[in-house]
Amino acid sequence: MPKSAPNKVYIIGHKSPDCDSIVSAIAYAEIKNALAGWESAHACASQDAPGEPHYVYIPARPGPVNHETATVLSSFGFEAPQFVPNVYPQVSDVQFDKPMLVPEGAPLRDVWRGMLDAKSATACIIDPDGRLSGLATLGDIARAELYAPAQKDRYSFPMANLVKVLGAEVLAEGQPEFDGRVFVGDIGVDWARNAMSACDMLVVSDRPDLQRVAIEKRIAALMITDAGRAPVSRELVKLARSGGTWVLSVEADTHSCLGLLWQAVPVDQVMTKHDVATFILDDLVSEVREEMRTRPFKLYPVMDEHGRPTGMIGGNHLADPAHKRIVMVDHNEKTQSVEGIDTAIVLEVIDHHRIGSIETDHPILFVNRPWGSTATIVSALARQNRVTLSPALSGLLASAIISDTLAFKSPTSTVQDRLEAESLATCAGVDLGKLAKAVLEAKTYIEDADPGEILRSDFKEFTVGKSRLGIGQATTSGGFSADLKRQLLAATRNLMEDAGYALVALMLTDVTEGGSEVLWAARDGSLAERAFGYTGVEAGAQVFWLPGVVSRKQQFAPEIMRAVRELERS
Ligand SMILES: [Mn+2]
Repeated sequence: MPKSAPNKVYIIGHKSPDCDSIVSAIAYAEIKNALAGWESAHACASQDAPGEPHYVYIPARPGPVNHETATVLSSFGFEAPQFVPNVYPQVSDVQFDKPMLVPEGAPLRDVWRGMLDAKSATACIIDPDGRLSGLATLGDIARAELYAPAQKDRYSFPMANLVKVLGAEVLAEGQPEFDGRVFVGDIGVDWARNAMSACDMLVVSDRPDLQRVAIEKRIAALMITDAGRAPVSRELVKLARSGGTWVLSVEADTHSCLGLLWQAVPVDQVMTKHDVATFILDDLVSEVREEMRTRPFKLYPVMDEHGRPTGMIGGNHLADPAHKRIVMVDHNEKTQSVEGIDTAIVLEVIDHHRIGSIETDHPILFVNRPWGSTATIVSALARQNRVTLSPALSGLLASAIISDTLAFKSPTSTVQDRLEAESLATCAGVDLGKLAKAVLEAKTYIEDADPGEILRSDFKEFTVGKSRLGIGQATTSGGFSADLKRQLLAATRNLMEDAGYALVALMLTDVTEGGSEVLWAARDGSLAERAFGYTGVEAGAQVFWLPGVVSRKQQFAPEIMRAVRELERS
């Protein structure tokens, strides 16, 4: 186990996540964690496995879980991965300082010493529950010392603080809190008798007459300085105990003791309580930088999820740009990726799509196989790395392979997909045929007939030259109602116009018929003919049937991209 906290790596699929991208993220995270030597509930690596112990892998998703995926997850007992709407750097990605934590009531001397020891100019003052009650800086302490002589010798502090600061011997105890004036033993007996009251303190050395007056007047505290030279009589101590007056005996002289009084003051009297800016681990670095510009402090507390300070962050910490680390699964095009991908470090890509726009600063592990699903690749990688998967995770992966290959009917499906799915189903103890039926049933289920929802639920964006294309796909068996299709067509056209696409197409793929009905909205009227030889499609929106076309990736999108390139050249 590494000593310092490991860095998080998010394993994340494309926007509008489908079953393959969610399941691949979950399974690959289990495999990577097992290889890194972490406890993994669903994967077990062999002893000599090569790992990356500096990282802990977290499956994530940039969008909602669709009905099919939710069904598959729950049937094998899995939770949906963490929702990560963007991967912009957050406070949690920054190397900030440990906080200096000081309990309320601590004497200024302790806080000061602590700051010098920790080389920290700011302390977080916390209540008994560990929550932040204020901030104290070296400046606050300097101010307390500077103004101590000007406060007319009136102090308030717990007596325990004073005993600690002076290293005093306690001969008699009184009330725990002191709040009064401090008299020095250079006064006459009569003055002392008239001026001192029950809440005051007398600091005096070898003056038995004044000591007696103070105790008889039952003042709050009597401090005997130069104790070696000026012992206090047993009789007076006895009297003090019965009258409730503190008697402290201190080795230092009066002058030194007076100079130390301010150090017994509790830190809460000088700290900043109101309008203290704090940040949380989830705050975006860009927002933190903005906020710091408008504030005077050098360091700000970083709060954990329970409202307790867990770090201190300042402008210095933000000098080096922070990054999130991610592994992209089931996609490699930035337009399909989670928001903020340009600020992240991509460590790996595991995918089965065409190679798109990805560019990296360093060499990375890039696994791309022309197989029917990323889940197939993840399953193969597990075996290659000698990682054993749990029956539940095997069942989950088999479901994702079925989902992405339309139960091996899609032309993208390969022998590899079937072999992996069969061995996974065996490990899971499920019947592959029955599983396929259940997955396809979940896939074709239309949860609510909201056309926008159907269009967005499996939507991918492609860029060809200057054109942006959006292609959605929904799986049906038996088709959608004519009314729903009219609404879907309108949604397709609206999306093209509102979002500035050159084309938006929605494939309504019928698994049993083996083809797709296409709802088509393109700016150029000739695009459908160029792509599929389909004439009679005006600019705007139309519907046509493509027999045998069930794969967006292999049959549909490539034809459109070829046609768009042709169009751009003409
Ligand atoms: Mn996929």
